[in-house]
Amino acid sequence: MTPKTSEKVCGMGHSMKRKEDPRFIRGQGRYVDDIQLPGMLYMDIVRSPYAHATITNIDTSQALKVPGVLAVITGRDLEKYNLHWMPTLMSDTQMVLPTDTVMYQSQEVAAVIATERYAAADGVEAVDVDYEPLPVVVDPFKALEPGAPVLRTDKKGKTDNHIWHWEAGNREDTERHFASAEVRVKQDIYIPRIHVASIETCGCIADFDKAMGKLTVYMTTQAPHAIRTVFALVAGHVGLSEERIRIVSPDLGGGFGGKVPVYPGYVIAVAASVLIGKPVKWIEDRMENLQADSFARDYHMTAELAAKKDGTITGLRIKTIADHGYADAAANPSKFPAGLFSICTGSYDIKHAFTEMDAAYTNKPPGGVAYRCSFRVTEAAHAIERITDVLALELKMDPAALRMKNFIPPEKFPYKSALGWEYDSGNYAAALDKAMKLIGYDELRKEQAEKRKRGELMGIGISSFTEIVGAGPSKDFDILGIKMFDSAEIRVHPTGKAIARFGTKSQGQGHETTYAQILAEELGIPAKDIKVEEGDTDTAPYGLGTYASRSTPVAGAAAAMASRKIQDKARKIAAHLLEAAAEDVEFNGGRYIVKGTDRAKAFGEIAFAAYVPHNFPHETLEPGLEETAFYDPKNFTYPSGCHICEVEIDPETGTVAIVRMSAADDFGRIVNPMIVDGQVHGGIAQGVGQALMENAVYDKETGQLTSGSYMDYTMPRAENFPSFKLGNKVTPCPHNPLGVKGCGEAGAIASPAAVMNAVHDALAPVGVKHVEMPATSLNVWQSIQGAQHAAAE
Ligand code: MCN
Ligand code: CUN
Repeated sequence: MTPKTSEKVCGMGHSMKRKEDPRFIRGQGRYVDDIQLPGMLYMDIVRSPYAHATITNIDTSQALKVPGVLAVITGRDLEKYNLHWMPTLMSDTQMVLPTDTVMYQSQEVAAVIATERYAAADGVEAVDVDYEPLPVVVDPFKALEPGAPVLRTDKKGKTDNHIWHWEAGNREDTERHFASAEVRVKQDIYIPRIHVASIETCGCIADFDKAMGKLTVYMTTQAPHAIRTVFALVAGHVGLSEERIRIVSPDLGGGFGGKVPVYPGYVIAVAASVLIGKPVKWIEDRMENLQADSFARDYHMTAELAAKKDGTITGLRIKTIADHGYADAAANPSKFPAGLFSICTGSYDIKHAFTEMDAAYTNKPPGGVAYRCSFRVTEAAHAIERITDVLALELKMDPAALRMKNFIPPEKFPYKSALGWEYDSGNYAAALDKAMKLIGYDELRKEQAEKRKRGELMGIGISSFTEIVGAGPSKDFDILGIKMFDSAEIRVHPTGKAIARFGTKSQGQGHETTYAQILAEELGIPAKDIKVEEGDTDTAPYGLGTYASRSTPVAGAAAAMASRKIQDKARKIAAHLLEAAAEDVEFNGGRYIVKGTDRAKAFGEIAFAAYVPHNFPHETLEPGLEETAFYDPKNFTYPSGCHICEVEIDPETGTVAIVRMSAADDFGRIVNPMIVDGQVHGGIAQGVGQALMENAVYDKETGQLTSGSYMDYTMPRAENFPSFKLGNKVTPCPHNPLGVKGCGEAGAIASPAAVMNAVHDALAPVGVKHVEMPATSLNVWQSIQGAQHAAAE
């Protein structure tokens, strides 16, 4: 789409260079660890070597003798203030520091406060903790078996490890349908536990000012206001009510959902600062970050499709066991313990659907972090896209043709899914068609046939995903009771430039640029003249933060609504100055013009008149030009698209190489095409990591994380990727004031299934039916060996 504004204004549709990048690429970003406060102390954490144990004693005497060490804080210390437990975002409870029992390897056990970071680390070494090991449960299926050791003994009357059961859809109808279906396929699909590996780890500086009675916390958070409210809920009883708390989230080096939860370290640092009366800095190291926070996925899904022989999909059933670790600390909307997993009917018009899930406690750190998934949409998309390929293989149909046959057709939008969602818009066939053209699908299939004759393993995988992003709507969605709208505040300066503040928080997505472009589009002020700020709860309007690709569809819409209020007032001022009726004044190209005449006032002139009101309609208007809007979306937005991947597999070693990848996405109207492409690139890379490499592996006997360093937990590198071929198909979101849908997670949601489908397609000729994710060389090689043995028998 051609942009409506000039290059100078740089509104929506321009690939404006990111305003934040000059400071980032020069190493001048200001991250939490860059902040130094006078008199600041340092905190380091003692962590448990056991996955499950009783603490029989903590001896801090030697640690307190280490030069520079000022204090050691234990669970017993926090217990005096009732701060040793805290609520999770899912209304469960989680330890800040344990008084009796540790529940996972590397759980926080005590905190050492010292004048230097190194002294704190030496203090940690000198804390002597006695443990008595307890039986460990790491397998969620075993955890749910009768007789399994009960982990959450803190919960009175709890006799098992079951957290909740959740379901969506019509069970009886779906069962009846499956019983009579012409074709049925079924597949166990595990999407492993993975870790959010942002470049910047988590951390904070808690600064309690006794004289002012005010707590300021500089912290790595994606949702500063929500965190402020949560802190007030946790610590209100010790005098920290919400007006006395200021959360500042400075530059973030990636978040990806991992910076939504409240980790114990933040709370301990706050407690330490309040108790000692000095600022306390806590920054996790790489290993702590990898071992103790932000785990995602860990869904054991059994997916089934019912279909007609001609390939018409008629029914879907997915049963899941979810491993949540020792506490349900997922960041999902309150009423949705499994997030938005029920988007699992995907892009297809499926009449009969039912999904159910049971969550289990295990001796692992709390999982369920929403890692580039929009609340479990990655899991949902993976299940439906994998099982669709299983059906294609069963019916010997081309997976593209099978998808084309089953897509929700464009004329059916708004479309009500069998599991209760109302899809806004889309053109799935057009996206698939585009992705096929980008990668040269028909040619590739021919090439594949040739290669198969020569015994070479080449596979092509398709993933036609539909997402659900942009939470609210607040009537149905809240987190801990906090409604999910978002906000924007705009202050136009007398010279016609502006500052805008938001309740969201960029972690690398480029909000300083894209929000400015939205405002430029609406107000005609050049984007370079609009300063965007986020992350300081004392200055920004209340908002729920950045996750679930909600910033653009929700806070971006709030920016449009606030701009339109400004426009409205500016028009009235213009009408006064131009001695015309407001209805006769139109806004065009940054100027207010009396319709049909050449009489006009520039936006800058109106701004000046608003603040220097010599000639001003005082009787009807107040001076000044600033507005705030809170936008509560009518519905989610439903981005969609199609990713296609070509892989080659070395039959000798099982190594998978990605040869080509294409993606055609629908994000509604686009604010900045270059940023959107970057979002898709990063998302695909993370999705490929999930599909081929990443896996948090726990030893079954001891509960130790055996992939506890980056020597074992493998991350993808640039050399693993080809150049991606991107395109898009825009169907504007009909209920959003800007027509935008979110884009931030699509790459990570779509690509795992594209890669896994390609791997399975490559291995089909050698008889492999299923490869466990991640498709590491070992997993692939073993599957090939397994298939060869089975064939020999
Ligand atoms: N955008 C656009 N046009 C659209 C939609 C979005 O130009 N139609 C632009 C936006 O204006 C914004 C970016 O693309 O600059 C992402 O927008 P959006 O889809 O609204 O997502 P959010 O800004 O809410 O970002 C959250 C999303 C999530 S949930 C994860 S996880 C993720 C992601 O963004 N984490 C990221 N992308 C990331 N990118 C970086 N660099 N770092 C992270 O931590
Ligand atoms: Cu699903 S991750 Mo992002 O929501 O921060």
